[in-house]
Amino acid sequence: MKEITEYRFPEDLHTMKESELTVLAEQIREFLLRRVSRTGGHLASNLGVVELSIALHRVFDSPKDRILWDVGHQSYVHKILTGRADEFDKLRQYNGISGFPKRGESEHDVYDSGHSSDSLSVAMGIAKARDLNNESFEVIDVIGDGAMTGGVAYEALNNGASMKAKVIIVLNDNQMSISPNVGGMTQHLGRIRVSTGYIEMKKKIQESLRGKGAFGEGIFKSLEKARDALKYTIFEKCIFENLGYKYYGPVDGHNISELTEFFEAAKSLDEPVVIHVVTKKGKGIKKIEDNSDIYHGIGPFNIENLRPLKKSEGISWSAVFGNYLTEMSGRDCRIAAVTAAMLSGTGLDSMKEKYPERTFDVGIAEQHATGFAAGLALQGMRPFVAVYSTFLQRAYDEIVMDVCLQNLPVVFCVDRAGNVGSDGETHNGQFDLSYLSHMPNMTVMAPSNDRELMDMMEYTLELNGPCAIRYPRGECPMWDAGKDEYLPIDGRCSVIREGGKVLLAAVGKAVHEAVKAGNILTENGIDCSVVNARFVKPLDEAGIIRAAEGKVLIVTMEDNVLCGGFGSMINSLFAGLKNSPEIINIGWPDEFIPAGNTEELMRKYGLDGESAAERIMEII
Ligand SMILES: Cc1ncc(C[n+]2csc(CCOP(=O)(O)OP(=O)(O)O)c2C)c(N)n1
Repeated sequence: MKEITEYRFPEDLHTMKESELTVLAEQIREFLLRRVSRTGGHLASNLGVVELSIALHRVFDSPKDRILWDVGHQSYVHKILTGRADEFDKLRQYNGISGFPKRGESEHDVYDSGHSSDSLSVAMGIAKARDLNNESFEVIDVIGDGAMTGGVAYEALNNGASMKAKVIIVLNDNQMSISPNVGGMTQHLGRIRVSTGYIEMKKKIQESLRGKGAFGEGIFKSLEKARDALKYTIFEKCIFENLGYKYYGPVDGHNISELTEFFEAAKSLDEPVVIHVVTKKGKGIKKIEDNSDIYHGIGPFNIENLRPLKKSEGISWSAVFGNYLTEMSGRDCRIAAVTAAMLSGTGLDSMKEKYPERTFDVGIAEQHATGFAAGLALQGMRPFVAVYSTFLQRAYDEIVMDVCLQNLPVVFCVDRAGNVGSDGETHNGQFDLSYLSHMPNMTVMAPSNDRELMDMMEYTLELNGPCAIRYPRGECPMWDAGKDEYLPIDGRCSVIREGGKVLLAAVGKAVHEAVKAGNILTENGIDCSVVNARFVKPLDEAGIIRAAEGKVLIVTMEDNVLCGGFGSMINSLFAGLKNSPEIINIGWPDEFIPAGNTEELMRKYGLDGESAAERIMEII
C-alpha cells in the first residue's frame, strides 16, 4: 500500500478493491492520530467517519456532486480524500488548512461551516438552484445526531418536504453531541436503532440481493415491503417518513460495502431521502471511543499515552465561572444554569454534578436556551446562560425580544469572547460587545481577573435585569490580594494608574495589554494613566471623563471588533464634549480573522501591549 500522501484522491478511490479500502481506513486513522497529536484538533468525530467518508467519495463524484458537512469539524477525512493530506502539518494554523470546510481552500468544500445545524438549508438551496438551472448532480448533506437538536435543521426539513428538491441526507448517528446527546429526537433515533426485528429483516434481504446486481430501487423496494409488514408491531415509523421523506436505515457506518450499496441506491431515487447511518465516535481507539467528549476537540497530545502535551498551570475562565456558579447555587436556590450542548466547555460539570435538577443542557439550541431562560426568569428564577460568544449570535432576536424587552434577569455568561485562535473565522467571538451593547436594558461587563468575574456574577443578582459578562478562552489571571487594589463592582471603572497626558482605557482581557503598554511607555519616559472600564454598557461616563481630564490622547483597547465595540462607545461619549482629546481605537478590524495563534494574531493586528505602545510613541 502507498503512503496516505502518495495517493491521487479522490480518483484512486474509484479503482481500489474493497479489501484495499479496509486497509486504507486503518491508514487514515493512523494518519489522523499522528497529525492531530501534533497540531491539536477535532479527533473523535473524524475517527468516526472514516468509512463513511470513503464510501461517499467512492460513490459520488465530488466536486461535481456536492458533499456538505454540518458543523464541518468532521471534515478531516474528506480533506484527506480530496488531495489535502500533505497540508495537515499546518492544520488550524495561520496560512494553513482550516479545521473546517472552506470554499477558498478547495473546490471540494461546498460552504464554509462551523456553526451547527444549518447545512440542510444550504443543501436544499443548492438543490433547488440545480433544478431551476436544469443541471444534474447530487447534493449530499452529512449531519450529526447532535446537529439534529438544532432548530434550524427542522425549518429546513419542513420546507424541504414540500419543495421536493432531491437532497441525500446522511444522518450520522453516534449518540453523541460533544457530551452524550440529549432530547426527544435522540430517544426517537435510539428506538429506531433497537428495532431489531426490522434490522434482522433488512440484513436477510440485503444478503439475498447481494451478488445479484440488485442495487438501486430493488433494495429500497424490498426494504419497504418488509417494513410495512412489521410496521404495526415492532417498527416505529420515523419522524422523517411522517414529514414526507424516504427514510432508510439504520446502516452500519463502519461497513464500506453496506454504505456503498445504500448510497448507490439513494442515487437512483429522484426524491429527497434520509439515510440513517450509525457510527461510533472515536472508532478504532478504545480510549478515545470511551472518552469521546474529551477527544472531541483537543490540543497536541502524546501519541503513546494520548495525554495532553501542555499541562495548564492555571485555572480557566470557564472553570472560575462554573465553580463560582455552583457555590452561588448553594446559597440561592433561584439560580439555574442553562447550556446549549456545551456543558463541559463552559465549565458547568461541577454544577451538573451538584445541582442536576437546576442544570439544563437543552441541545445545540441557543435560541431555545435563551427563551427557556426567559421563562425561568418569569417565574422568579435567576438563570445563567453559559454560552460561547460565537454561538450566542444565533440567539440575537431572542435576547432582544424574550429577555431585554421584558427586562428579565437573565445572565449571559459569554465564554470564548474575542479571538479564539486555531478554530479561526467561524469561532472567533469578536462581535459580542457590539451586538449586546445596543440592546436597551442590557448591562454588559467584561472582567479582567477571577475576582472581577465572581463579583460581576454576584452583582447581576442586584441588578435584576438582563446582563452579559464576557470573558475569553484560556487561563484566567488571578486577582492578587497583596498587589491589586480592590474596588467593588458597582458600575464604576477602576483606575489602575494615573499620570501623564495619555489615557489607556481598556476592557476585559485588553486591560493586561494596556498595563503592558503603560509599562513600556513609562520605560520610554512617557507617563500615562490606565483605566479598566469593567462596564461597556452602561459606561462609567463620569469615571472615564474624570480619568481623561488634562489628557491629549485617549487610546481604547478591546478584544472585539472596532465597529460598535467599547472604543466606539468612548468615541460617542467624547463626541459630545468640548475640548475632547484625540482618540484612537485598538481592536479587531472589520474582517474575519483567520486561524492562528492568538498572541501572534494580536501582534499582527496591533492589539498587544507592545504594538499599542509603539503606536502611541509614534503619535506622541
Ligand atoms: C450553533 C453551534 N453551537 C454549538 C456548537 C459547538 N459544537 C461543535 S460540534 C458539536 C457537537 C455536534 O454533534 P454531532 O452533530 O452529532 O457531530 P459529532 O461530533 O457527534 O460527529 C457542538 C455542540 C456549534 N458548532 N454550533
